[in-house]
Amino acid sequence: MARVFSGIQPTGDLHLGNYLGALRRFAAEEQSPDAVFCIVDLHALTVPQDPAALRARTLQTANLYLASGLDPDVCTLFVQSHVPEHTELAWLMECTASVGELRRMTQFKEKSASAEFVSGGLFTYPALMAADILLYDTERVPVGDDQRQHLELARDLAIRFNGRYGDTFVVPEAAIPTVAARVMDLQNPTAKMSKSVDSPQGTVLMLDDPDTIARKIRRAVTDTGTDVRYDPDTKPGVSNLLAILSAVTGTPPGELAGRYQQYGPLKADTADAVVEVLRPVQARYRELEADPDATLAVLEKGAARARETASVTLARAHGAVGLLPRSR
Ligand code: ATP
Ligand code: LTN
Repeated sequence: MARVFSGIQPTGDLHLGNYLGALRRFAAEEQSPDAVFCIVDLHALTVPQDPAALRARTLQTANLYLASGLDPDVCTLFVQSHVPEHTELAWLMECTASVGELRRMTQFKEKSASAEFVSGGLFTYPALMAADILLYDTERVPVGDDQRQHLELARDLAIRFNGRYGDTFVVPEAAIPTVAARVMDLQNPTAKMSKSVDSPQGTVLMLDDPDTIARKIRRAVTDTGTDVRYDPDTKPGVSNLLAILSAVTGTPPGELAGRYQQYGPLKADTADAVVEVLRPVQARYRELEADPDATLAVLEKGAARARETASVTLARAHGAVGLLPRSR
């Protein structure tokens, strides 16, 4: 199995895009002793967070990883801030990245354009993300399509560092799904469904009750015309529903489109399918939520295991750039 790393920010309530684009794939396809999954709480701090909410969401995100089927006896699950090697390697990555390439990141451009306060951390965010990945000699990074550019940068930084200081890092590759790589907002199907954008009716939360899920999907914005076709450019609303139904059922979206003449039945079937796929995840989440100590113990064990690898890679990188060893 390839060495795998991925991370999710505890920035808000996790949604259907996070589930289909990330969590479900982690549990179904990526689990092995060489897989490392992280709750990237330090990345969340790049925008202002309420401390109590951050604490609660970090635990909630851990429980949603587990509820989605991640087995901490098989792979490693931990919280980024519990492994200090992440911020230490991030410094080396900041010194490897250029201001020009950080400025070109579309996520930075989008998030800084609408923000009142733009932190230095929001700008250097991709350097920390590169450190997350490179610390574990990662070969595969399963992420949604929105992270493609950050992954390219992580690769470029690894290659540049290796070129300057000798072979130190494994150069990682993105693993982007073919369906549901970008689940769109139901009310604004040209924007991705997102935790940090305020669109309550356009975002199906993993923990929404079945009636709420069904209502949000029934009220999804559709396109002009009444025909059901899979064409994300001219029919973004309908295509988003087809992509969601496809991700849940495994049937290609084009083939699904041929089965519907009207929007109504497509919405009803999509709503049913989403409710059913989330039902067992929600039930498991309720059990986990009732025993926070058990989850904290999983995270503590995960951090200890992560550090075993991370500390070796960090020492290698420190040595490569010419920092004196901390011990002889
Ligand atoms: P934020 O809005 O705070 O940036 P987010 O909703 O984009 O958050 P992240 O924590 O940044 O979520 O992402 C976690 C994982 O979910 C990543 O692998 C990301 O690519 C994936 N993901 C996020 N949104 C979607 C989406 N709409 N469709 C598919 N995958 C997604
Ligand atoms: N930037 C990612 C979260 C993230 C991540 C990572 C994903 C931080 N570090 C390392 C994969 C690998 C996001 O916003 N989705």
